[in-house]
This record gives sequence, structure tokens and C-alpha cells, in this order.
Amino acid sequence: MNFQKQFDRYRKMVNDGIDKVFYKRECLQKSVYDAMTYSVKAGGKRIRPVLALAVGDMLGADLEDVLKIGVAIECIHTYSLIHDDLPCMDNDDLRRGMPTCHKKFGEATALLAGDGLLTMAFELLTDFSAFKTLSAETVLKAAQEITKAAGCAGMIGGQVVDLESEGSQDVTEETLTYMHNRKTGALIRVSVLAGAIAAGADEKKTGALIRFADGIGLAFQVQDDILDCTGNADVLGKPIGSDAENEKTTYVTLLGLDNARTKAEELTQNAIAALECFDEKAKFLKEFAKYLMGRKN
Ligand code: GRG
Repeated sequence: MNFQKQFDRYRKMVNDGIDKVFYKRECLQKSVYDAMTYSVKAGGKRIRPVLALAVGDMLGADLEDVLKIGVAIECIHTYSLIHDDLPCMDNDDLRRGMPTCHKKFGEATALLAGDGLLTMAFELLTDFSAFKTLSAETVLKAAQEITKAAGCAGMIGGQVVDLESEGSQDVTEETLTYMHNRKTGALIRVSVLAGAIAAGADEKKTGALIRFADGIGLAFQVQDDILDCTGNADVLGKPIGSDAENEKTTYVTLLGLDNARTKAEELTQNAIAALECFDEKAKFLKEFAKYLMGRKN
């Protein structure tokens, strides 16, 4: 199967899995469900659950079970975007070409929709009886890694460093990398790790996959910085230049555009090299790394 077909197949699995969790509910608190559903179905690329599925597939895990973990990770990702767009954070009106959650539903509902998505992730992860092949112990191990990745040592920690660095002229490349490894990298890393845990991968394979995930995670962020100054607002689904407007230090402001491009390329090549031990079986993941490099949104 070629890369695009495989990607579409995984993505369809994710969207079907999301449809089972997010549907129209008629209850007094329907507004929060509507806001959660709006954001989780607003056209995300699904790269995190697709990564979990691709790793699980490569290593022979049960994909229905990996999908459940992947949907939970996508809930956490969506919550982070809703909160990141709020006026007290990045104050963005558009995401993926559509009004942000708070623009559509109001600030209080958007805040609660983010909370609802974060909580929903753990409701899904702790529904041990819903997993066909994975033991409660294995699911709990994945859930614990996801908790750490989403928490203050991971995504929230990165967001704090990001907010506190805004407007500062002294942000070094080391601090920038520390921030991105947590803010964006942690959730990408744990998506790959979840696939490996579900498959019962040994230490050597897991180590190689983590090196791959860390490489693509940082390359993804460098590319994000590049797109914020060279991208097309219509394709990106949000205005470009927001980093400069918010006085953010980025790989482009630190290294210049050409060096940032070289860095993203090197990180991607190193990530691909980390998968050598899987030979041909890693074809999709290698292509996925190149897809992330070439993405326009
Ligand atoms: C508010 C706790 C909290 C955390 C926010 C991840 C994050 C931390 C904020 C997101 C801000 C942002 C736009 C970061 C750049 C990289 C990134 C995560 C882009 C969005 O991810 P994609 O491209 O999104 O996978 P889609 O739209 O495809 O789902």
C-alpha cells in the first residue's frame, strides 16, 4: 500500500473512533459536548493517533486497542489547542480556518470544553474492560506515560516556559529546544511510545522509536516556525506572523530561515536513521517523517 493510502486508512480509523465518542448529546450540559465535538472534529491532521497506530501496526499490536489510546491522545491534543487559543494565552480567532472554540461558544464554555476533553481522555484510558487484548496493567502503563507527557514535566511545562519567554531577548537555542521538547514533543513522543507499549516492544526497539519521535517532534516545531513566516494563511488556516507579533523567539529568529530549514532537514534525516533496525517494516514511519517536513499546514 502506498504512503497516502495507508495514511488515509489510519486517519479514517481515527475519525471513526472519534465519531463513537463524540456525537450529539441531548442533556442540560449539551453546550460543552457541542464545543468539544466542534473542536475535535474541526479538521485536525490526526498525526498523533496515526503515529500510535503506525507503530502498533509495525510491531503487531491489536489496532483496535491502539486506536482507543490514540483517540485519548487526540482529546488531550485538542484540549491543548482550545486552551492555547484563549485570550489569556495566544488569543487567536482562527484555527484550521474556522473560528476558535471560544469565538464560537464563548470563553467559559471553551475553557470547560478543554477541561472536558482532558478528562474524557482519562475516562477512555481507564475503561480497561473496553480493551480487547491489552491487560489493565499495560493500559495503565500507557496511561501513566500519557499523564506525564501532558503534565507539568511535559506539555504544560513547555507552555509555561513559552509564556514566560515571550518578549524576552535572551532566549537561547537550548531554552527553545527545552520548551519545544515538552510543549509539542512530549505528546508526539508518547504517541509513538503508546504504540510500542501496546505491542510489548523491548527496550532496544522502544529506544530507537523514542529517538525517531524526538527527531520528528523537534523537526515538526522547526517547520512550524518556518511556516509562521513563509506559509500561506489560507492553507495554514490562521494568520501568519503571529510569532513575530507576540515577540516570540523561534528557530527562524535565532538561526535565520536557511539554517532553520537545514536544521529541520537534519533532524528528519536523523529520525529516519534511528529506524534502521526495523528495515522495510518502518517504510510508513520514514515516509511520515518526510511528510511532516513537507507539510504546508
Ligand atoms: C494550553 C496546556 C496548554 C498547552 C498548549 C501544544 C500547545 C501547548 C499549544 C499548541 C500551540 C501550537 C500551535 C504549537 C505549535 C505546534 C503545534 C502543536 C501545532 C498544532 O498541531 P497539529 O499541526 O494540529 O498536529 P492539527 O490542527 O493538525 O490537529
